[in-house]
Amino acid sequence: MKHNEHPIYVAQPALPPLEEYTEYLKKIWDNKILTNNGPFHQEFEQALADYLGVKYISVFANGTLALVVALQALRLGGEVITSPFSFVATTHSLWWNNIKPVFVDIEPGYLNMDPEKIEKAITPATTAIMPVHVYGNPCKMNEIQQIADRHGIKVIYDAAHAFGVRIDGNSVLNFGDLSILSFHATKVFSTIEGGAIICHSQEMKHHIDNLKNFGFRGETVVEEPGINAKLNEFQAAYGLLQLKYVDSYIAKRKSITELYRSLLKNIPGLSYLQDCDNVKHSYSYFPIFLDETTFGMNRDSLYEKLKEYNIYGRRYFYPLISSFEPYKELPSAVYENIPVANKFALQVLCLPIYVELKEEAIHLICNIIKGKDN
Ligand code: T4K
Repeated sequence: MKHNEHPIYVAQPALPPLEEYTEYLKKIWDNKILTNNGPFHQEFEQALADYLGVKYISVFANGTLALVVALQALRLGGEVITSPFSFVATTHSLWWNNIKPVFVDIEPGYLNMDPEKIEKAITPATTAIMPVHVYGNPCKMNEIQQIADRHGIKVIYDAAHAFGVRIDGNSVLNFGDLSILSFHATKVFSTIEGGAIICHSQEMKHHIDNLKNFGFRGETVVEEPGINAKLNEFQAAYGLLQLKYVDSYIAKRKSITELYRSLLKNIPGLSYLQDCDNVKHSYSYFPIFLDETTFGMNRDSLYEKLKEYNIYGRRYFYPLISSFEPYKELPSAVYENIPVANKFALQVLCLPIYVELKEEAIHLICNIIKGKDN
């Protein structure tokens, strides 16, 4: 049984029933509004705000543009403190705004930015902190906010992984000045490509809505140099349909997570993250961490071994953003500044997790990990 017939990827989109989507398509065909704040777009924003428990949301063509525009919306410049342990889009959004990224290390518990390391990275040029809720686990938001308030700087959360995540019943998206989401095909909730900015006032939502639509306010007035980052009607309709099913998706992902945890418990040198206290999770990823000496195999060997079975885990987030060409010469990219991030980047392997992942596949993956594959 060396080779699994169908490839098992780290992610697979959960598609809603096609017949239901065609009903939406018929409406689009009838009214011929394909994009530019059409009826599905408006309905989607309202339905999303209600589902997520947030007041103001503006949907975007993707999460990366949402990040870029979030920084524009606050007119940030100078330096922004961020995490190297993320998808490269987080730091790219700073570069696109001509902002200097300053990397701060992560904490070993949930691999989010370590609040204790933030303050010493603040300089007179610092304008904001941009932490990431990695794998959907909430950052230490109260501590981060206190630091930001002390220094009069903004907080923008990259919440790309944190769709539907709540802490003490409150959406994590209600923290900070702005948060962004990604609705990419590989995410818990998807509009194929897509994203959003969550803000806390009607005025800011107007501003963000203008920025994603070339800066237009009305038909003839351009107030600011905006961009085109709109979500079209096909994607908004797809999103509306996804909202009907997302709770069942999350429930399925939770049961997959629990099965992984039970099959992989008590393996020397292998660890995984537990649920956080008082948090409703959406189980976006299932990362495991391998300590080579105790586990007896390094992460890359396991990654390759799984590939032999047609199983494709992913090393999110390796390499660290700070080691990529555009950022590796930054003073904050040096190893000594981010040792925890460097350590976990070498240990992490995200195992497949998606709605249609079969139990047998999970057993197979865990048996391979345990060396019981022969
Ligand atoms: N901030 C954070 C923290 C993020 O993680 C991301 C994106 C962003 C910002 C930016 O948001 P977006 O601009 O993307 O909305 C994937 C995703 O493309 C990316 O959205 C995501 N994070 C990142 C963590 O993962 P890749 O390059 O690893 O994707 P890819 O195409 O290799 O897909 C992984 C596997 O999923 C494939 O091996 C097969 C499967 N797959 C993929 C697609 C696209 C499918 O089965 N069907 C599909 O349609 O980046």
